Amino acid sequence: MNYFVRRPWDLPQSLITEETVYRDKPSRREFVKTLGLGGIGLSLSSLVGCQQATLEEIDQAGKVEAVPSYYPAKVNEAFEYGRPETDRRAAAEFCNFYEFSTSKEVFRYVEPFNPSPWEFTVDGLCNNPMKFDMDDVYKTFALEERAYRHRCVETWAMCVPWTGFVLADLLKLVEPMATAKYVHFETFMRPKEASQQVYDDFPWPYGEGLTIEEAMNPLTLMATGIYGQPLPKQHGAPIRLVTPWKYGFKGIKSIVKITLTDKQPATFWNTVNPLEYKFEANVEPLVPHPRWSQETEWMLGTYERYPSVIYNGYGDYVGGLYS
Ligand SMILES: Nc1nc2c(c(=O)[nH]1)N[C@H]1C(S)=C(S)[C@@H](COP(=O)(O)O)O[C@H]1N2
Ligand SMILES: [Mo]
Repeated sequence: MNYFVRRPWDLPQSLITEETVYRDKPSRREFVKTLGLGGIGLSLSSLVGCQQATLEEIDQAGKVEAVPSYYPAKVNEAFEYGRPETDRRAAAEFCNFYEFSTSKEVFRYVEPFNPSPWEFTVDGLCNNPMKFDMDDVYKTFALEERAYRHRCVETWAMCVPWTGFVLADLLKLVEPMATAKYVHFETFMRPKEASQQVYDDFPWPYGEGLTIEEAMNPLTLMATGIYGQPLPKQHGAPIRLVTPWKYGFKGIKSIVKITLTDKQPATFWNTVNPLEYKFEANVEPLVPHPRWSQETEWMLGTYERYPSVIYNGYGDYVGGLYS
């Protein structure tokens, strides 16, 4: 199947992933996406046709059941952004979650999504396959808060506090077999709640994968919260992956299935466009995306630009995996 075929009413791929240029007009925020051919500009907000939402509207749209006793979790002081933290609102109103929309204003489309109750399975090449609901998660794992940088392959970046636990703690419980070389993750398939899943122009359900060594790395988090609260819907409620040394698309949202396997799994973006989105997808500023440079990044909220850093600055943790 050729996933390059776009429905005519979709934003063209070049508008979604082309480097974003921002015109700073606080009263009328407008993202201008530059087309690859000769700089013809189109405003994303005018295509979506929406007014700017209030913070209350954004919070209401992404709202999930509260689990107050677990939040905020104890901060793990070992992690620092080295940059200012991203404004909570800036992160909540600019998301990637293609199940709901190819625009960034995902919060406008998540109302039908009901992430509670929630269950996910962990199985495949392991001796003790398990099933978890979110109660099990909260009772089994000690949550902590970590300040992580996030770098999207599209060159936007953010610094956000995730609440979660290390994936290694979960994998140890299922007792991986020696033959398990990869971990495969899958998002839900709910076309009644996620409007874009009705169309088969993308390889639903969204899938991602890590090598078993990457999955066991102490940086790799299963996140259940952000900014000291349970994940709002648009950030991937109720549980998602966070791998801060890789491009953001590896951080699969709203996970329902984790499978240990001996083969490199097919993944969403690698299936859509294998030349542009690699399985490994480590942040590597000197390896340009075929359509743009990866040498710099810009921060959500402030539009400040920084040089991008190999492994997003987490080389002390993960450099050894690739040497
Ligand atoms: N299921 C699913 N997970 C996903 C995506 C998606 O479209 N669907 N987008 C990815 C991309 S490209 C990025 S950059 C991050 C964005 O996370 P955020 O929107 O919470 O900032 O989620 C990733 N996880
Ligand atoms: Mo991304």
